Amino acid sequence: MKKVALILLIVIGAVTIGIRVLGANAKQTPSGVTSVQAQAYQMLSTRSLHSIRLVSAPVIDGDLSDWPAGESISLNRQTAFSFSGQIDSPADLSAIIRSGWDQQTLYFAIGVSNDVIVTDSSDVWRDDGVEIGLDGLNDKDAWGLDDHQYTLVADGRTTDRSVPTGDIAASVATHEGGYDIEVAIPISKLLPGVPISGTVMGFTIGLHDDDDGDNWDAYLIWEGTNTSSSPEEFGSLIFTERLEDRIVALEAKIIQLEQQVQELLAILSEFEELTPP
Ligand SMILES: [Ca+2]
Ligand SMILES: [Ca+2]
Ligand SMILES: [Ca+2]
Ligand SMILES: [Ca+2]
Repeated sequence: MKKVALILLIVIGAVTIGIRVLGANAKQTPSGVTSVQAQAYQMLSTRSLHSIRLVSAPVIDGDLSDWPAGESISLNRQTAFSFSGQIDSPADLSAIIRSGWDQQTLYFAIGVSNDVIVTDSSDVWRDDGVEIGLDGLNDKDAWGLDDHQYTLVADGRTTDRSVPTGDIAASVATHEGGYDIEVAIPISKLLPGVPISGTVMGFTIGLHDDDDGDNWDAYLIWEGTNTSSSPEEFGSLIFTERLEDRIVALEAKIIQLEQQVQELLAILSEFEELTPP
């Protein structure tokens, strides 16, 4: 039995060395995106955001410092496909959007620049806030169970197609010059199964600005002319797993396995001490 455990340790050691060699190679890949995923990216005509598989889930508290560096969208008057109203500068209305995922949850981190935050209306679309449009199945049909328009108002209200919802977890933290949003959306609201690297969803994001109360004063949409009923105009959210993150996850599993083997060796040792010669 002890020999079996020692063989296990040798195998784990060899696998660890293999993974570290892979890791060294991964660090030489500049984009962290595999060639197959890069091809998929080139085939899409509208703009895309890569959602990065997260090694650990972020805490949904409005503090974005627990997010890894990664690809982002810069949404402002120059980058928006649709634009309405008066926007004086990026400080009046703009946002940086990132996305991450694991098998259970789709996450967004949204940093909004908005120098005057107003949330005085009962209708969520009249106030400062963010809209996330999702076509989970990417079937370009707007009205399935996979289709959602989540609105996150700067005061923390959360709706799906303007109806208050507790389906998603969201947190807003206001600060000088704007507000930060973290949101966690269950994958079960978007897909019947689990996502894999390469899964594509229809996706766009809208940004409302209210500077003086009552109705909104400006509105930006990243891709498309609305965030609820025209998914054929949406951009794409491409689920991606970076090789370096996969290696980190595998290394964590190996450490766990090593600990289990050590525990097994300790039990074997106790057993041998109890066994009469
Ligand atoms: Ca956080
Ligand atoms: Ca503003
Ligand atoms: Ca759909
Ligand atoms: Ca207004």
